[in-house]
This record gives sequence, C-alpha cells and structure tokens, in this order.
Amino acid sequence: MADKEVKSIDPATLEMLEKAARDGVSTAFERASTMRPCPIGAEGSCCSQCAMGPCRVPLPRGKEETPEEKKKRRGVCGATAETIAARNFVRKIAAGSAAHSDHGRRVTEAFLLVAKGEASGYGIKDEQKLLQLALDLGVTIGDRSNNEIALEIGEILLNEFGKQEGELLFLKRAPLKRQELWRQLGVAPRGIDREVVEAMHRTHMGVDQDYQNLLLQGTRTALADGWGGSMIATDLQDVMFGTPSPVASQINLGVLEEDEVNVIIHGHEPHLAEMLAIVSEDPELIEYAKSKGAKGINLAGMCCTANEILMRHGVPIAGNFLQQELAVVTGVVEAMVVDVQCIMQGLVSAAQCYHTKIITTDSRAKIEGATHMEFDEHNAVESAKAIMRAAIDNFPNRTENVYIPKGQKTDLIAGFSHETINYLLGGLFRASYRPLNDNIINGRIRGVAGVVGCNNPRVTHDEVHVAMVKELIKNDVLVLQTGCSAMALAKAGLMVPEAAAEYAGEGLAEVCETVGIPPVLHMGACVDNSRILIAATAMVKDGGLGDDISDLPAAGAAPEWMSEKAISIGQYFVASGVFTVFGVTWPTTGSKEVTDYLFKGHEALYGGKWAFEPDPIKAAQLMIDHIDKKRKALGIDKARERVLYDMEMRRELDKV
Ligand code: BF8
Repeated sequence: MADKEVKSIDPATLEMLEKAARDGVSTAFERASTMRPCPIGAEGSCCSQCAMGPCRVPLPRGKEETPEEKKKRRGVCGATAETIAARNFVRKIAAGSAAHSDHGRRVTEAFLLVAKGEASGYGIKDEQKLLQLALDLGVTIGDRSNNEIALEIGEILLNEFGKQEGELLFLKRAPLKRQELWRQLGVAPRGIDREVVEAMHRTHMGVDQDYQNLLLQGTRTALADGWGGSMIATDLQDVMFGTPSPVASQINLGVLEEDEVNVIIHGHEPHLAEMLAIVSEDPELIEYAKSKGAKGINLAGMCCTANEILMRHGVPIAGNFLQQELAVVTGVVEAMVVDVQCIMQGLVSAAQCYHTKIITTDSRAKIEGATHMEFDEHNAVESAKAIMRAAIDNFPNRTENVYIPKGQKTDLIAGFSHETINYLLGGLFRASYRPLNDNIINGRIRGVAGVVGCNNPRVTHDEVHVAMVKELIKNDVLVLQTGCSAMALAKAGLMVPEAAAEYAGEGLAEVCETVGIPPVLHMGACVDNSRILIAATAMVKDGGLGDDISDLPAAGAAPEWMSEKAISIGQYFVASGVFTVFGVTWPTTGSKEVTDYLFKGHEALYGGKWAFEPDPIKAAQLMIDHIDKKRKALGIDKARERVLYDMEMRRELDKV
C-alpha cells in the first residue's frame, strides 16, 4: 500500500490537487485531512433517533469490556449497543435503497411518458428487451404496438413501488432455491416503498429492539433495491436508451478540451445525459459555440451518469467521485450539469474560483449558490438545448487560469451488459453462459468477482480498487465492475483486451484472448449491479455450478465505499448468497454481536456473508479463499489444482 499521505495513485488527480492548492480551492481530499471522522459514529454507536439523546454508547477504548460495563452501555431509553448499531445499519440500507429506487421510479415515469408519446425526443430503442420484459411480466404481445406494450409494462412496474402485498415481480428471476429461502425467512419484499417506510418505522425510537429482527427488515429493504428499484431502472433504461454493447472511449481529466466548450454531466439518472449527448452534436449548437470563439462542444461524464452515457454512446469520462471538484479546478469547464446523488456541495465553492456554472436540474436536488434549470422530460430536447446554450454562453468568461492534465487519458472498452456477455460468450444464435461455466469448471477461470462502489478520501484514491482487482485477475478471477470502481480500473488501463496478457493469470488470459475481452468487464452504473445479479443467476441456470447463487465460485467487494447506497448493495448481494468484502471502515464495530451476525451468522441464513478488510491484497485473498471453498464444494477443485501447478512451474521458469 502507498503511503497514507499519498492522496491518489492517479497522476491527473495529483496534478490537479497541486493546482487546487495553488488556487486556494478546498477539495474533499483536503477537508478529509482536517476533519477527523467521529469515532463513535464510525462504529455505529451513536443513536440520534430522539431528543433524549443523541446517546453515545461506544466500546471502551484500549481494554476488554466487562459484562457489567456492557450492561450499562445503553441509551437513555435503555437501547443496547446492539439495537443502536443495527438501527444505524438498517437506516443506511433504507437510504441507499430509497436512492436507487427513487431513481428507478423516475425512470419508470419517463418510460410511461414515452409509451404515451408525451416525451419528445425519446423512444423505444431496444425492442427485443421490451418484448423480453413483456414475457417476463406476463404482458400480452400479440399484435399490439410497442407503445401499447410499454404502457402496460410501465404501469405494472410503477405499481411495484407502492405495492402493499405479495412480492416483487423480479424476485422470480432469481434461482428457485433462493426465492424459496427468501420466502421462508420472510424477507421477500412486498413493495419497494413499503419496505423503506417499514425500515424507517422499525428503527424509530421504541419500536424494533431485537437486532436480528431489525436486520431481517434491512435485508428485505435491500432486496427491494437490488431485485426491485435498481433492476427496474436498468431494464427500462436499456429499453429506452439501448442495451449497452462494447464501445471504445477514453477516461480521465485529460479528455477535457482547451479550445472547446466543456460540459460535464454528473449524477445518476440518464434521461438528461442522453439528451445532452444528442444535442451536443446538434449543428446549430456547434455553430453557436463557434460564434462564441470555441471550436466545438465537448461533453464528458462524471460518476454514474458518466457510466450510463459511456456504456450507450461512448461519451468520454472525466473522472470518478473524488475528481468532481478537480474537474472544476481545470478552469475549462463551462458547466457542470448535475441531477441527483454523489454531488458534493463543495462544487459550488470550487466553482466560485473559476467561471464554471454548476447547473442543478432536478427539483429534488437543489444546491445553494448553483444555477437551477429544471429538466422537463416532456420537452427534453428544448430543456437540454437551453442548458447547453447556458454553457456555451459561459465560454467567453473563461479566465487565463486554465490547466488540463494533457495526455492524462486512458483508452477503455465498456458496454458489457448481461446480454452482451451472453452474446460474446455464446454467439448470437445460442447466447449463453455455457463457455464461462465450462471455463470455470475446467479451472481456466477460477471464479468471478464483482468489484464495485465508490471512492473515499480516507484511503488513497483508486489504490485499493486497482490493487484488489490486479490481485484477483492475476489469480484467474474474472472481474465484473460498476460505478466509480470501474472508472479506477479503466484509468489504470485494465479495461482493454491487451490488459489480459499483461495482468491476468494464464488461464484467464487465455479465455480473454480467445473471446477478445478485457479481464475486467465494465457493466455500468451502480444501479447496474442488478446486471451482476442477473449474470450470476444465468450462471446458475446454465448448470454445472450448483443450484443457487451461493454455490457459485464468486465474491463481491466495495473496497473504497463511502455511500449508504453501497451498504444497501452489499446487503442485497449477501442476501442473494454472495460473500462480500468492504474496505475503509466498518459501521457496526460498536457491537460485537451485530458484527458477528453480519460476518458469520448471515452465512447460515443466506449462504452469503459480509467481511471487512481494508488491505486490498488481504481482501482479494479472502475472496479467492471463498472462491476456492466453493470450487471444492462443487468438486471442481481438482481441475484447478492442475492449472495452479502449471502456474508454479511458469513462475519457476520466469526466475531462470
Ligand atoms: O452510485 S460508486 S461514489 S457515483 S455511490 Fe457515488 Fe459510489 Fe460513485 Fe454512483 Ni455508486
């Protein structure tokens, strides 16, 4: 691991941090070094649910707690450290699930406008996926028009949010054994909003005060995210905007252009980004940009919106979460257009040092000091054009204080949706995961890992992601990625097919070279973790690797997490049967019982469990050990041993 004082492993980030310091601009990196995390909050031992507190029940420092001391470690209402840690954890899940699901709801509402012909500029781009969705949901196809089918699908899926009874329809996509398990445990979500509301109710003062029971509701709320809100978002976005297929692009702050109008779209929901991608090529607007002295319009993405338009349009990415303020520090960004989630309020004060306009576009997310230009899906083209014109009008206001870390951009291939992987592996006419399963069974591929999630300035930016993924692929583990983690690996040059020969173990490299894919596959934004659930289910259904997700030689990780959404994602992966490792910090350490329940007890319940390991190599090793344990249980460890022996020999040969 690099020195803790090293802020990032990314040279572009380091260069821009120097400029930020010269310009006197505050960034998250600098604020993190002056703001020590509250140790009581960090371990989940602060309860602020009522005005008798906030109550702090931290573990004693530097000594073992006696049973007497433990008895006294309670809030004013008598809540134990267990109840408090579980409440805090479940509230994080509720917030994360709400964020992904409210995104899903907005997508569904936009989808309904499209179906009714009331959203100019949008349409149904992936008819095949629309029809597949109709089959999945029991919607009659017959000789109905796409819009009629879409209308019924949209209404069914919108109902998933407010449904009070039954269970979410997409749960049926999971392996049968998993569905049964969820029913037996009483964690099958009934309706998305209902589970979030119930989680908030049960964590209110004086309600659920049994940590295991609280965490069951945490699971139900998280499943409502992964197999509900997020999955709905992914599916409907694919139908409206196209299912991603392999696309080449570039990433990092070097994608900004000195002589063009630079517009960065930042946030999560892709409707506006889609429209900006289209209008950025509008000849009239390009002429308008020229009339202001620019050579053209350069659109780039930031955070998950970036992933959405990268996957579907190849729009370059300016950076991941911790680079948002640094993009402004270049001095060449005319507008940073934001919608919801992961948008730092610090952007506005950074922008005050330059000419950059921070444009908020969603009534749910306004920022004091930003310019608000509400995006209206009914008039999407006009709305997007107005925003683009505001950016162009700002070009003449640029000062001399500009610096782009030139050359700091890396090639990448993205667009690995579940459908694309299926097609690449099996071919158009018999798309399947069979070749992947076969290569896992014969040991060329040891297993599969999902490495996802955020950046966090408490650790060296991007370092933990990159070190973990390199260790995994070196050990023949195929890595699936989303979110800011995917961007870290793309910047490090691992998302091109040539990376297989350079970084992957012999078996994985051989498979990647045969299929022509990188050893690290970019599957999209954080809501697209639902694609990983579907891919895992497809592997189960293809046979030979057990009959549930928990049987697969697979693991998950969010090594630089910071967001409540990451906790929700982690919990739905665990509850879907996946061993999931988080880095940075762990939010329940204030209660040994709760932590043990998540780290050990959950395995007996779900076949998946949590782990915490901040060291990326050790964390990767935990994942590999888990994968090997699953290989052994499946009786496919022998094939792998032979390959390992070959690798040993190869290493010996390398030494000669
Ligand atoms: O949803 S990975 S920092 S951008 S929360 Fe945010 Fe984390 Fe990035 Fe996307 Ni996901």
